[in-house]
Amino acid sequence: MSSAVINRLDYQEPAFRVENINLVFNLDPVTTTVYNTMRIEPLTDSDHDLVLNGSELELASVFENGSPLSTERYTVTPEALIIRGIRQKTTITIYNKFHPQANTLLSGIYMSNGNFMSQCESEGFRRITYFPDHPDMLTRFHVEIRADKEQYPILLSNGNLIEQGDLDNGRHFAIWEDPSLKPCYLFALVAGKLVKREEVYKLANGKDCLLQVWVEPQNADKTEHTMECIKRAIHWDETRWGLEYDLDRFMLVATDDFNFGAMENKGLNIFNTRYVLATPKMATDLDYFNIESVVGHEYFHNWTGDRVTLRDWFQLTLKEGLTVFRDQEFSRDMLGKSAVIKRIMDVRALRSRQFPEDAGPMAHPIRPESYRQINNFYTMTVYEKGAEIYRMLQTMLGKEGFKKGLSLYIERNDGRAATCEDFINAMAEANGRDLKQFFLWYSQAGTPRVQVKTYWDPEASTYTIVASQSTPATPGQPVKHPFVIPIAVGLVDSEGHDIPLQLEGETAPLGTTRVLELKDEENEWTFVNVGSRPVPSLLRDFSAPVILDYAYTRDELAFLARNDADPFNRWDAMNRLMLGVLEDMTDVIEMGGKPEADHNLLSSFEQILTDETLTPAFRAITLQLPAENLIGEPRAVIDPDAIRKARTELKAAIGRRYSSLLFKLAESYETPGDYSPDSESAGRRSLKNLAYDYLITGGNPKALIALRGQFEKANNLTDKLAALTSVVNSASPAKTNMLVEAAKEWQGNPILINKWLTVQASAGTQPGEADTLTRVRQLMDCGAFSIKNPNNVYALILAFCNNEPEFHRKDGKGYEFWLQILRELCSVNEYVAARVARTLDHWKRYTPDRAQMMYRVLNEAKHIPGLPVGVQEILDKSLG
Ligand code: 0A1
Ligand code: ZN
Repeated sequence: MSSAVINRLDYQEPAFRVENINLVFNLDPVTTTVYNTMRIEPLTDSDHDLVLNGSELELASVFENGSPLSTERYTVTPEALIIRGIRQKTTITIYNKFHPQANTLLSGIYMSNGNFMSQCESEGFRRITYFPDHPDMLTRFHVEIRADKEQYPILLSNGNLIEQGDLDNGRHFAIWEDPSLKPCYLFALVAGKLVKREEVYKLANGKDCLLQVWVEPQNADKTEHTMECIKRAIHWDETRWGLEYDLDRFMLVATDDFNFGAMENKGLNIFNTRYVLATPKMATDLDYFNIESVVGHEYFHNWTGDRVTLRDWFQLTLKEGLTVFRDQEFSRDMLGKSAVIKRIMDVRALRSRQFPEDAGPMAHPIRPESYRQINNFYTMTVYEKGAEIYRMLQTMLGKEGFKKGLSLYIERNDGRAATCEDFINAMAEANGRDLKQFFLWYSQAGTPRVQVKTYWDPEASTYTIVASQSTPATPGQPVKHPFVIPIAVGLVDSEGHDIPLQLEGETAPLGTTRVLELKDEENEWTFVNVGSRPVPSLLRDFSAPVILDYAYTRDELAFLARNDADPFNRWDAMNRLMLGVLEDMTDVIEMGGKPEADHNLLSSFEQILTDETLTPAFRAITLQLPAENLIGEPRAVIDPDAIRKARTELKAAIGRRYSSLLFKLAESYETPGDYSPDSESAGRRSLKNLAYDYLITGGNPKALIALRGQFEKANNLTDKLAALTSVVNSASPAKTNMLVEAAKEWQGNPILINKWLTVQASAGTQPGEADTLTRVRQLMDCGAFSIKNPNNVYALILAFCNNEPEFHRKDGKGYEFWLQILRELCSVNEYVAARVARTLDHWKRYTPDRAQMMYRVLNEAKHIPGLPVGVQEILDKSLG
């Protein structure tokens, strides 16, 4: 891997085209051989060398038009095979080898539970064979797979199955041809002992499409939900966007060994098992929900990613931000009347994970300008902030306008490798809008702050909103230009009703929510006929990814939490109220005092808890206390102990104060009968389990008994896991037995064991117990953990690193552990190592003693022998 910095502006058009590629694989776990024949055409008259990327490959021989190529014509480096003197169309054949079993990076072709799997995005194809491994190199693939028939009865690749049959020595073959033009990062190969669920589905155009979900035999009964999700995704893309599937079959394969969530390889999606397998006893309501969105996400890539692909990796958000936006809309539409829950979950994730990224040393625009390791840029910014940029366009242009723009973009770029400019130009043209200033969202990093002031003039009956924006400096970007920021506003009168909105100069009111476009450093708008002082409901549905500063009083927040017609802002008002109270409580704790819960908060809590007009799901999500890192965000110095203490105290105070109410509610929201993950039942479970969690945090012994009973009798994982988690986080010694019981029941199921690891890694240390770090170390040796398995590392190690007070313990042992793990991971899987490395990138925000210790281990990490460039990139930026 090159250690050089790659710059967006250095992009060069390819000098060659690969008309087609024919691959013959002889699969063997130790050494696999590849015959790679490419038809190559020079595209310019000038004297370019053909650079074929290759990494960790063994080159056996090279031929041109069937004859061995003289050694003077080519050079082999650790990163490429460079061939000189190609002046006309020619056929190059390469014979090379690689080693699947030794591939712990899980990029290229590797082994997973005895099966061959592939992962080529972003630069994995060069670990399979020599090829110009860039997303703008589109070609046609013809693939023959040969393997032992007994060990590997199923042989899959992209496109259509052309032929299959037997060979000598117990081997067999399959030939796959992909009719579509695609870049090599969308290539996939799977071989092994797999079983399928299959169905023929009629597409809107009347054609039959074969749908297949492939899993290991022990998982055959866990794919029904996934199949339903695929059908829903196909139907939604047809009806919402008019986008149809283009191949005769759509296949999805699940593997336990995968670096990310899933991958959109053309016609052959490969998924982490945790986004495929679901039964009531092994998947929570949230898992069912997430499976739907990930299945949707990968399927939607077929148009936004595969048919229209990327010119270079800097354009990543062109497929990722856009496809996240599409999957968010899909999930929302599937939720029907509970749609706002999805928006709340997405904004919560954005605020707690993307905003800190945008405020830290790794801050980058959704289209970065440079990178050393592209895998470090599959970030919350590129994905989730990217999605917000597409959403803002939809808000400003309207659903129809956005759809027109997307259609034009796809029509113009189908079969091409596109850029973000191509997208924005299509949007602008289809809608007759100038989007030049809007395009700054692609190039400027940092979360804008929008400050709003309001003035009500009782004599003129006018209400003026003044909004100003500023965006903090980020690495390499000291000065920012103003963005275009759509601010959706409503005005709520004292009765709690929306006022019809009429701007100065308009002849009649128009609706009750208006999208104001803040374009300059400061803009103002005046509404007329506002006879009494309203409470402004700002940034409805979170219309822009900004931090809103408005000096709401607690009374106003409580009022909005009760009355806002925009359900997102109802949630947000309550969330702001809770955050304000938690900030105050943390202050008091830091000064050695005893904090008290705020009366406004308590009465709003009670009001929402008992409001039967609200769905249980909405009540549950609104009454959840904000995450610890959100409480830490605005603080000058983060003290994780004080924050946890404040949050636990508030939870306990609520649990004690409303114990009988919470109890009654928990009992009445039982979901008897067979399990169903539908949003209504999921909402009931969520409210019930929230109630129990408050109760047990408040030390209620009856809640402990109820939760133990629930743990024993639950017919679904949501209830079982919720009970276990609440008890593990309490002082009750009952947790020991429950953890043993869970281990007995869940062993052999990696997904469940990972949840079991996470519950323990995320727990606090109770007096008299072994500390969490000690338990994490024990769990690493318990036989259920392998550092080679990314899911295990995320479930145990990352969960621990995100367990703020335990990881940031004052003796620095958490940081020593970090260094030890990072060292091990660097030689196993540098992508996973880089993710662990990032958990210290906010070191400067913590108390000085902690910051100093983090600084020390970050520096020590730089001396890890053979430090991968991707990890080095994270460390340099963190320290820089
Ligand atoms: N394109 C995938 C994400 C992905 C990226 C890299 C991977 O391996 C290194 C795997 C998956 C998606 O957005 O779903
Ligand atoms: Zn994606």
